[in-house]
Amino acid sequence: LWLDFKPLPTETAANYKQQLRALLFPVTSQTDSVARQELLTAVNGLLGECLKSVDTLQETGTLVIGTPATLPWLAGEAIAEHLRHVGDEGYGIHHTAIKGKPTTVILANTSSGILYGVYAFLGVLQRGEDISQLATTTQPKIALRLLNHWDNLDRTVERGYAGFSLWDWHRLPGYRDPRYTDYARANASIGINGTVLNNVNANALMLTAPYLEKAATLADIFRPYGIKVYLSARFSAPIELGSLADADPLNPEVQQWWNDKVAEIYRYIPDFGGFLVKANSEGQPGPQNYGRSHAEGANMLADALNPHGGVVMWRAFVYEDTEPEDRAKQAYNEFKPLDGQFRDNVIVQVKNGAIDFQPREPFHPLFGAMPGTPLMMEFQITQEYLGFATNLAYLGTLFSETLLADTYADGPHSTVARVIDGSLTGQKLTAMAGVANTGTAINWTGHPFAQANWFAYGKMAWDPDADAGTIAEDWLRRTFGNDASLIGTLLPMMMQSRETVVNYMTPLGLHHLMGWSHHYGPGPWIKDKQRADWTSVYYHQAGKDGIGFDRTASGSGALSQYAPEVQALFADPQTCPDEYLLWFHHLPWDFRMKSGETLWEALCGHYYGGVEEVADMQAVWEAQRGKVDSTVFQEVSDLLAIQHQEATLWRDACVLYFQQFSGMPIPDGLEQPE
Ligand code: GCW
Repeated sequence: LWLDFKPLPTETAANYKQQLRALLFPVTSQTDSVARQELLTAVNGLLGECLKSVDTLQETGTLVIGTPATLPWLAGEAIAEHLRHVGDEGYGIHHTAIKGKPTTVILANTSSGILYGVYAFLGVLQRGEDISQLATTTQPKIALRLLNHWDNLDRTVERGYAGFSLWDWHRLPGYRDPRYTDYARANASIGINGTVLNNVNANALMLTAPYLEKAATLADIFRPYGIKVYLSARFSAPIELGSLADADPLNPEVQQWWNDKVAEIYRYIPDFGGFLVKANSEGQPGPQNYGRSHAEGANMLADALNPHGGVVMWRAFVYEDTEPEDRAKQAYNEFKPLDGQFRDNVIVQVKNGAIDFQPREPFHPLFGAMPGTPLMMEFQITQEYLGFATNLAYLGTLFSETLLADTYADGPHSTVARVIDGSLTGQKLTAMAGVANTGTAINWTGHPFAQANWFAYGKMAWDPDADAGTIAEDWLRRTFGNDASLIGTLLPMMMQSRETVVNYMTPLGLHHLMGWSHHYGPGPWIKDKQRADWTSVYYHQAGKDGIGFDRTASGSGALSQYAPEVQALFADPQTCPDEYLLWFHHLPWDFRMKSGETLWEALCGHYYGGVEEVADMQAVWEAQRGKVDSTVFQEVSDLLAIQHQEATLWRDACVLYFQQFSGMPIPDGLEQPE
């Protein structure tokens, strides 16, 4: 991963050695101890030399690391001022003179802050940056920064493309796979502080003593890295595990069962984070089975967790057994009326878009629509709909596109980021979740570039306003080194890569054209399933008269779930951004685009352009031959070749399929597919 601390070029290393002569880092906690160990190992790798440890500040070039508790004398220094701005998890890294000696100082209020500061400092060294000017003060904008593992107890991973689950349940709790520690290191290094171990399509067994004991071992391993364990709870567990007749949240017996269960969990895991719940969605049990609302279900669990400090993350991805008039409207319809009814320790977990992790979706209309309820973001890091771990798609751009979208909930600049960081509505409980792309694959994520998505997710959970390009460059430098031409070519490739996938899969606001159920490869022809919204034809609505899903007032009316300013932007096909055109509108094939082309020409342009762009990526990568590790080079090369074949398949399948309806020729200069 990005923690492979390879030696820096000799000159850079020599420079750093001048400035880093000794380490003053008092250790008083397990977290301090792992931070110190991480620092020493990394510096040894990067500079080829051990840092000498000292007990007092004696010489110029000492790296000083600590908190007010471990370095009480720091309180008298001007630099301690920064502690006022770093909260519980933030840190400051400053180059400054202390007692007249030029010194680098990493300071924080807590050991977790120190750990994050150490990782940040190592990033500075990896990028070869000047440390004599360091002046960083930062703290996370989001309190709970989690991975969600859709990992089953048999170690299969729902929508996982990087091997099997990391959790070796069979050999836990006895065998502590060193990979658990590396997992914690990787996450801590990007600021992640929580992990939900099991699939939201939850097996109640997870809550039984044998599994709690196993989970407790993982929690013990993760704790020094500032990572808390959470579990997905199956709503019907009182029936399955407790032999109760129902799981009605208003039934006192059910409430008692959960109170006892939660108390038991805290005996195993004293700092247990709480529950994630998928209820009344895709066949999962939930409060609606008993005529109760999502709020009543969530509040029951919240009351059980509250005395112990735990939270409930209640998912708004509700996708019911009955066919909706427009699937995009369902979450808003069910949750908006419940605004203000949830307990303080409940946070509603909303996917970035209203359908399902498509290559592109407009932001979810719930963001900004529930000012009386904490809402958290759920992104999908694993590429369920973006070509699995075969296709190269840097998702930093997707994440920030959603985060920076303006909801206009409270006038302009009411971005999604401000909804979830609590600054818009004053919410205290803030969180972000990313559906993990990790597994037993030797490189953790399947595609070597998919590591960047894990990395970017962590960085954006820390700062949802962070710049996707800066993050991509950071990852590239820490992964491949600082070769200017390598960075200069791979960075634009990464930044374009997700748009490329959109181009050859679902351009112009099209969505859910993927193969049925597995979601890999094209399937625009899919129809005749049990339900309309399990077909592709439902989403693209292509016919002789045109293509696209009308979500305006003349269609499903889903657009009315957004603020008036957003509605105004999207309602008119003349002003609606091309990216969302067919998401909101059904338009004739000869509709005039802003570019002057017909809709059909533009559609073909995206499909053909997408394939060309993959060919460009192949050329860019080929130019790195000899500059990156040969195994990684070959793997990415081979995967890009597969991606090119698949992009071509997507293009040909979609263009030929839609051409049946448009009846129009392939535009000049492009070849008619066979
Ligand atoms: O993205 C869809 C997936 C399901 C998943 C569901 C959800 C865990 O296709 O596999 O189930 O969403 O988010 O609950």
